[in-house]
Amino acid sequence: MTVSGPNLAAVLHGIGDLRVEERPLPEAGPGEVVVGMRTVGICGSDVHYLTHGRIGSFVVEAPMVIGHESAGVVEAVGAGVTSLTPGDRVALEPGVPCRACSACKTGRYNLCPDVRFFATPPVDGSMARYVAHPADFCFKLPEHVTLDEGALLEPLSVGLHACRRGGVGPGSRVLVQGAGPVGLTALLMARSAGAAEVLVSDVRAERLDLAASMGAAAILDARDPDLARLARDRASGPIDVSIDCSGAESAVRAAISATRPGGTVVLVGMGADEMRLPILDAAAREVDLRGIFRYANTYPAALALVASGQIDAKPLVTHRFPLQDVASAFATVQNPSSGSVKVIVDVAIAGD
Ligand code: 572
Ligand code: ZN
Repeated sequence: MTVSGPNLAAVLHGIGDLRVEERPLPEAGPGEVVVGMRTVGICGSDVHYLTHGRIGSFVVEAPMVIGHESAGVVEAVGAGVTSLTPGDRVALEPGVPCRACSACKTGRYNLCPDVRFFATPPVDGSMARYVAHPADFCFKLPEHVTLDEGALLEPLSVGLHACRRGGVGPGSRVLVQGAGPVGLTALLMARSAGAAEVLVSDVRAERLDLAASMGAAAILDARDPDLARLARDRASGPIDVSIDCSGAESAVRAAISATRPGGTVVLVGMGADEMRLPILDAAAREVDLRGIFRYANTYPAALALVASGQIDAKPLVTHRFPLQDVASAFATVQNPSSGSVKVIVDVAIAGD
């Protein structure tokens, strides 16, 4: 194994300006490994940075490598690394916290104010041939787990964290709103947590069909003017947890109304900064509203679920493109009629 150039990467220079260009070869510092990246999924946030140049206060002010859903092969290890050796196939957890603050020390390291997360300005992402990363944020994949599945551990982590925040467990009745990549991972994770049934709503028929094929007990047209009633009618009993992955105000309103007294609504989708919600109804029925910020402590559990076959995430991958065609990959994600769910970019040199 050798780290040898060119280190081609997908670099965002500004709105609509994504280039494949050479970046310096990274070196493995103490505690780090250099990973020869193979598989990088495209996330909605990558598309948002490409189309808007920012998410909230995070602005692309200098060229930034895109991508944070990734897996590859260890090429070099730095001083003190004993957990990995060259040739190991790994999934990269993209957010590296400070490890010293109270959030880190209490295990909620996703809330670390100094976390450095791939492809969140000014931190470069992982859609590059070589990336240096702390060894303890690289998870060795068993032989039978594919690199695609390794990259999918990232969106699966979001789904797992959403289920944990919602308290989804054996027998739960769950409503998932939005059947995009994150909604579908929430569906998979809720089922693997023992949910009695998971209902899924969306506006796109082909996504609902995919949700049904992945185990949704019922699929609901989110355009229904009374989605909450539709959900309650189709469920076999009270809905314990609603997980909104759409970010639409109408969906969050419906989630609150659809959830039983004492239940929980998890806000995953990023929509408007402010929403008009039936907050008195939520308060009076003790419906808890809980947010999520990425995830923490999810990679080992998500990997175990994939490795044991309890979760089959492979149907999420609908399209793939080589790095040189990264523009087509993004165009596919952005085109609603492409039928895409998860688009993968193959970063490695052919034959690598
Ligand atoms: O897979 C993790 C992930 N997190 C997203 C978006 C996409 N993928 N987040 C939404 C945007 N926020 S943020 O706080 N930010 C840009 C740091 O607005 C982070 C979580
Ligand atoms: Zn993401």
